[in-house]
Amino acid sequence: MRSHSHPGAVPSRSVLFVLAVSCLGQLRSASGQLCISPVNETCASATDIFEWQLPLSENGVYGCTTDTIPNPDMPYLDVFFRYDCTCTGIYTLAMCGSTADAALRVYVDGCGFLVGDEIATADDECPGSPPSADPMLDIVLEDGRSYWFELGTWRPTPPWAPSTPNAPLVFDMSACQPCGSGDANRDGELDGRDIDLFMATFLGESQDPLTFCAADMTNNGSVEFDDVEFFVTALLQS
Ligand SMILES: [Ca+2]
Ligand SMILES: [Ca+2]
Ligand SMILES: [Ca+2]
Ligand SMILES: [Ca+2]
Repeated sequence: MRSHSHPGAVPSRSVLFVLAVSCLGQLRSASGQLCISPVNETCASATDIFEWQLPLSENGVYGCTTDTIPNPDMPYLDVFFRYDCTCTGIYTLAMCGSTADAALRVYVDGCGFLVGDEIATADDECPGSPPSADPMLDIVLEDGRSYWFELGTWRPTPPWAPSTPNAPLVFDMSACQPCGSGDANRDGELDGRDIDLFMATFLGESQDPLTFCAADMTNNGSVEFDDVEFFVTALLQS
């Protein structure tokens, strides 16, 4: 006799699927230790950053999964932060002091390659790299746009990835340095040494976004004659 399926006696396929998916967040590492997904394991659960929290210095841990598919190379074991930008300016992002060989990607208008655009990547820029091999970058972010920061490791396995799960990482984000400082060479001073770079930007010879941000004295998204006037005035007062 052919038996009838009996609802309730056996977990349905969908229940098994949900159970399987819920277990994916907890994977055992090569060392056999359990990896526990941090709250910001995926794009969808990215930790929000607000301007009032800056400068931010966050001590976190690496994730258990790599969540930006298709991802050509890195970061692996990623975790995510999201910043809905409220100040157009230059920001410094850094993972100096993180375990193993950290790597960083920045997306705008969506998280990951499928829904967002990658606008920057960093790998080994921290002082002391190598061997510390951790990323740091300066980037211009724009008011009104949403950015996602993907933090992870350069490769999925040791020595580039930690040998134990949930190893510590560091994420530092500077306060917004608003555009219009006039400090075109970004040495912290507005003086005669900024003139060449300022003029190169004004004349369209330099496309560097960091220099452009510094030279846009009126913070209106273009470098024009008004900006020259403000720059010269600021220079004379310096
Ligand atoms: Ca992840
Ligand atoms: Ca690195
Ligand atoms: Ca300067
Ligand atoms: Ca301007």
